[in-house]
Amino acid sequence: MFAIRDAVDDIERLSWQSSLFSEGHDETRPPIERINLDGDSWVDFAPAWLSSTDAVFDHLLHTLRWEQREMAMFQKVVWQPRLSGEASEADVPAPLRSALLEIGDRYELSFDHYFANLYRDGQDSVAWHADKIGIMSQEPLVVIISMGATRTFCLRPKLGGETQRFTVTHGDLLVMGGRCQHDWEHSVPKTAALVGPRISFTARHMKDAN
Ligand SMILES: O=C(O)CCC(=O)C(=O)O
Repeated sequence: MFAIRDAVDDIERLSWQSSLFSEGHDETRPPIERINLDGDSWVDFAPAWLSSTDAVFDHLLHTLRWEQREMAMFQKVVWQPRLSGEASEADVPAPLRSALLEIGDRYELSFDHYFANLYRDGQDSVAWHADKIGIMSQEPLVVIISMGATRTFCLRPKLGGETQRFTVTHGDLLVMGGRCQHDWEHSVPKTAALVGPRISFTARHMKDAN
């Protein structure tokens, strides 16, 4: 059984200043570009897609119930090197809610699962993995909105091959689709750069996945 630690007190120790970041787009959303990873898997990416990103970051940072979870690694149990927070519909601030509605319309999907990850600094990370939603659905969509520090989001084919790297920063939208969760793995590696906190807010459709 893995332990879960309440990490709300960690938030006070983070060095986050909203004025360090730009606010994303003004009125119209930037275009979303499709990057085909192979014939079956793709990533849709748009920089600065979210509006009021500072306010959304601040809201999530101070209102979500952040936790740190244990995980198994090389036969040992260790703390995950990041915090996570489940989010309900009510936890999603208005600019993010309207962004998610637009994304849902675009992909003809309604989201029923929200989850946020908080990388406190460059030493926080997530190792190579594919989302388990891939077991339930042929072509699951995983929506990630990045806020805060700039980090690298990596994707590599499960059967070996070149790693694709995306620089993700404040307000960026990245959607993994097609057979991404079946055929590819993703990660956010540690960085030696002195970076502040980053939140990745993820949205998925889990119910009735077939
Ligand atoms: O933080 C990110 O951008 C990646 C999140 C992720 O891989 C996950 O939660 O499964």
